[in-house]
Amino acid sequence: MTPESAKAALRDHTIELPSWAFGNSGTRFKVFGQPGVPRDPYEKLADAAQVHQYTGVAPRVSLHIPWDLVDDFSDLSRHAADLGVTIGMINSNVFQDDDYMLGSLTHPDARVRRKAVDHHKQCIDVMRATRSADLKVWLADGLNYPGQDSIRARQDRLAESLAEIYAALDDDQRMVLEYKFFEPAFYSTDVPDWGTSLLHCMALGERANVVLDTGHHAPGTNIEFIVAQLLRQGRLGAFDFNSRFYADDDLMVGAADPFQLFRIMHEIVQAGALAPDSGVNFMLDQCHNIEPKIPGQIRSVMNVQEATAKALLVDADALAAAQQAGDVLGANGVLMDAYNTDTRPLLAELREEQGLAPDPMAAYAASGYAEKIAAERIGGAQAGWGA
Ligand code: PSV
Ligand code: MN
Repeated sequence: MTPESAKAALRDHTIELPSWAFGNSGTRFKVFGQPGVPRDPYEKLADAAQVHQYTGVAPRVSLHIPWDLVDDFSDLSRHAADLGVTIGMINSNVFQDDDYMLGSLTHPDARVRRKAVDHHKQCIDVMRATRSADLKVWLADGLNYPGQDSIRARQDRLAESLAEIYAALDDDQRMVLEYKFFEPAFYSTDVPDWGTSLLHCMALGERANVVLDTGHHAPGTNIEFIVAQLLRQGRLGAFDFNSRFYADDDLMVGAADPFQLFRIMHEIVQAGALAPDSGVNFMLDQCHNIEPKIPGQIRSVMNVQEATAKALLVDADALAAAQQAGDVLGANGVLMDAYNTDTRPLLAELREEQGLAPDPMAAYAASGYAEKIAAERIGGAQAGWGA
C-alpha cells in the first residue's frame, strides 16, 4: 500500500481505552499511588479524553462494573460527550466478591450462579444507559486442584449461564467472551483458550464473539495464527492489547515484542479487518504500575499506530507474488521491509494534517495537565484495584 493509502486507513482506525488504566494499580506485592490519579469515573473519563485529544484516535472508553459504578449513567455519558469521547465496552466483574471464590457462572451452587448472571444483567442496563454496544465477559472461574470440581459439569453450567445473559441482550447489543489460560486458577481455567471461547460463542449465536487479550497465552504461542483463524470465522470481537514478558504482565502494548504486534496487525490488514465496520474493537487492557498513566496510554496508542502503519505498508502484490512462486526469502523480505520502515514520520505528518501536534507525548507534557490534576485532586480516595 502507498503511504497515502496507509494514511487514509490510519485516519479511520480507532483504539479504545480502559478506564482502569487511569486508576492506581500494582501487583500482589504493592500498589503505588501516583499524584493526580482520578477519584471517580468522571475524572477517569477526563484523563482518557486527554489521550484522545493528543492522539486523535482514542474516542472511546471502556468501563468496568462495579469499579465504575455511578448513580446516573446517562449523566456520565453526557460528561463523556462534553469531553469529546463516548463510553465503549462494558466489562463485567465477577471476580472480586467473596461469593465467587469457587467460581461465578460455573459455580456449583445455583445461588452464586444466579448472582453472577444478575450482575451481567445489571451490566446490560448500564449498556442501555450509556449506549454501549458490547458486553465484555472475562471469568476468573477455574480450579486449583484436580478433582476439586467436575471440569465437564462446569462447562455445562457455563453454557447455561451464558445463554441466559445472551438472551437478555437487546438486538443491537453484542457479547464478547475473553479467554485466559491461567490465573487466578492455576490447574484448570473454565475459559482457557480461543477454542473454548469460540465454541461457547457459536452455541450462543452470531452476536457472541471472542476477545483476544495478547497477554493471555503461554510463551511462544503464535497469536497471529489465532487472529487469522478467528477472522476467517468472523468471530474476532475485540483485542485486549498489552504486552508480556512472563505472565499476564499488562505492560504497554508493543513494549515487549513490537514484531509480534506487527505480525498481528498484518493479519488484520490482510483480512480487511482494520475498517471501522469490521466488528473488531481494538482495545487496550493495561495497568501502568510504575509509569505515569496518561503518557503510558498515549505511548501505547502510538505503539499500536506504528505497528498498524508498518502492516499497511506491506507491498501486498509483491508478497502474494513471492508466496505464489514459492520464493521463501523474497516473501519474508517483503514483510521485513515493511517492518523495518520507520513509520513515525508518516504518523507525525498524518497528525499535522489533522491539526494535531506531531508528537503527542511532547504536546501532552507541555500542556501542564499533569501538574494541574496533581494540584487539584487533593482529598478523596484515589481509584484503584488490586492488593
Ligand atoms: C483478566 O486478566 C483481564 O485481562 C480481563 O480483561 C479483566 O477484565 C481485566 O484483565 C482487568 O484488568
Ligand atoms: Mn483482558
